[in-house]
Amino acid sequence: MNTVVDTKLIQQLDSEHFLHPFTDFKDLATRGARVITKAEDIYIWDSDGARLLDAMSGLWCVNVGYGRRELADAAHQQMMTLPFYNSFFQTTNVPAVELATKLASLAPRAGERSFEHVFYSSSGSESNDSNVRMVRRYWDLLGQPQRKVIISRNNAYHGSTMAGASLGGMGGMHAQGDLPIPNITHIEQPYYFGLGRRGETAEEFGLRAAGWLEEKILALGPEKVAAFIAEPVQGAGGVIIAPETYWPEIQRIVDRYGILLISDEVICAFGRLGHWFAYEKFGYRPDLVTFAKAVTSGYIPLGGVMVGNRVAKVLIDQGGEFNHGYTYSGHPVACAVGLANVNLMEREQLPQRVRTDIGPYLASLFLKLNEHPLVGLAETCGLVAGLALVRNKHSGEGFDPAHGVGMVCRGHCFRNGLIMRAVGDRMIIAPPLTITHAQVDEMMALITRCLDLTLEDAKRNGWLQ
Ligand code: PXG
Repeated sequence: MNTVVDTKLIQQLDSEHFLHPFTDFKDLATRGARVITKAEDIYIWDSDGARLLDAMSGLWCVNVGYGRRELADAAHQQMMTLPFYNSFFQTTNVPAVELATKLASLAPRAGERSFEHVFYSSSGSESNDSNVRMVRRYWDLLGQPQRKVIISRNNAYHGSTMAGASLGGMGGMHAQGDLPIPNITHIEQPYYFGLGRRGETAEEFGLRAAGWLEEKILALGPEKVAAFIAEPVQGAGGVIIAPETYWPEIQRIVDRYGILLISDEVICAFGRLGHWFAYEKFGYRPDLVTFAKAVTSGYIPLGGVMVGNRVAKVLIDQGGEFNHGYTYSGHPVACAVGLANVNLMEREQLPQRVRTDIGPYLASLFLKLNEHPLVGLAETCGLVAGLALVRNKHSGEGFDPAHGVGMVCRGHCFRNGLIMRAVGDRMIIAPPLTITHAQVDEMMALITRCLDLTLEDAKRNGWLQ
């Protein structure tokens, strides 16, 4: 395929007609968007011919890497057979059924906490809207309509629709659009490096952070609380990995008050943390699991909710008609690609590879960054990793946010052929699960070089302590 483009023309048309998500439109128009023209394996190319190692898997989704022919073939074949049909009016289609069956078979069995049903959407945001609808319907059907409140966490990301953004804990999003919507509230995140007290161990902090959930439940009145929603590892919030003591305590608390647990695995499922579903890694037992992104490795939009037996049974046996769904719930092409993707991941044993091979290899190198003068704490979990840039390594004190050190580092990454994301002053990666050992070495060399360049800038500008 011809990937030669007139960069200036595309940039001009882009600024004239395309409003990008989460973007300062006027600012982008002055610089011109980077035009990405092609991708292969773990690399992307821009219209100037520059090659970049994509350590973010697109946007946390291209788990099998770029250019996988069998996903394109699955889409092509399905488009020629049945490109679309709805599943509203007592009809179904083969790929949607096959993928739901496959996903149910991948989720571990645990009685009431088993997953045998899938509700489809086209994105993570829509899936979380579906969660809100299902959770409230569940409690209504059980005769407890006062159970409305969903508790989430500060700095969580659960999407950009009205409900998704409300569930999320991003102040900037709440400030635009009068959010959160009613009956959604937040507790503090389990971010040990940022919120741990001096002298407090990570384990102690994990218990204290989980305790904020119990405090909130008691403050609201347990009879008013419907569910707790959380990401296994907070992704967009900057790869926040809770201490080991956190999840068992959360499980104890939701069980004690009978509250539903929603695991938002839009980033963490499909091998990212070394398991098909991330709750397996931490050993908790959710009632609902949100998925999207890597279910198709991002090749085509698809999302959904794994609905556990506890909720499914009530919706099915007592619910009558559920007045909720999307045109593209169970889209045959998206589901065909999803099925091909999951089969490919299974054949290449990607979750296992992350757990036993490439995840530990990444950790062995990434954790060495803890010796770098700019790094406060570097951590990994499966194939996500994050580090905090700090001005004083010993006290852990951060930079003045006005310096935008994370963005300075990200700029160096772009110029040196690496996509690494900055979330404030946290630098984060989530490379494709297919990344080779040699490519991890290549990525780590780039990361180290960009940290060194950022350190030089910080010194030159007098930002260090
Ligand atoms: N839940 C989680 C945990 C997510 O990470 C969504 C829901 C929403 O999914 P959709 O498909 O509606 O976008 C997400 C999405 C970032 C970034 O900057 C992360 C996401 C989306 C956009 C940007 O890291 N995650």
